[in-house]
Amino acid sequence: MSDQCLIVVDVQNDFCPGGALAVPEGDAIVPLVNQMIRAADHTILTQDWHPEGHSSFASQHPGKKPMDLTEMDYGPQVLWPDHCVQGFKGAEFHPDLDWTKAEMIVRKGFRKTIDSYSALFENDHKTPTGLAGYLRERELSRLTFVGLATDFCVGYSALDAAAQGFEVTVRLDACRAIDFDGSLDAMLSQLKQAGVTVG
Ligand code: VGL
Ligand code: ZN
Repeated sequence: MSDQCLIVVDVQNDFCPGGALAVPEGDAIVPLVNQMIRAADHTILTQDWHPEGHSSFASQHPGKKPMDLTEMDYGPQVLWPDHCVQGFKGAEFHPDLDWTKAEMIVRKGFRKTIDSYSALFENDHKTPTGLAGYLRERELSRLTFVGLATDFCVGYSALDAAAQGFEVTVRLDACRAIDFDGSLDAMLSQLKQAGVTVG
């Protein structure tokens, strides 16, 4: 059995051009991601999946606007436009994403009071999504991350996976970034420091 797994992070309508939290060129990665899914031994998808009125939405914080910072119980949190609301079109995978082969879909961000960038732990860095246990039980120890966005959900997922002892690669050609206020450069240096292969 292969121990390699491709993890496709948040390739959803709201993170693509025309979506509520569009990542520049977010849709441009879809053909390459599809090719990687076809070639992969195992594929897992993640799906940002917020209830209406989620606490990470600027709309829930009077006087705040999208991309402002606020302080949550668990620390600083960027406030986002309403996005990836459960059951809405924006939360669906990009229509061209070839997800048929995926063995598992991890949903995250469904607790109203905690955001979740990482596919392994929510933003309090304590609440697990269950993915680390799933990967260990299936003996999938070598992980390649692709998707949206490099500097948030892909990056934090890769950092947590490395901290959990997985061998981690991020394929930048199959990712795109929000790149807000230096966030991409900051994430790339954290990834390198954490021993993640960034290629
Ligand atoms: C993401 C911000 C808010 C991401 C998700 O997928 O990178 N970013 N929710
Ligand atoms: Zn989100």
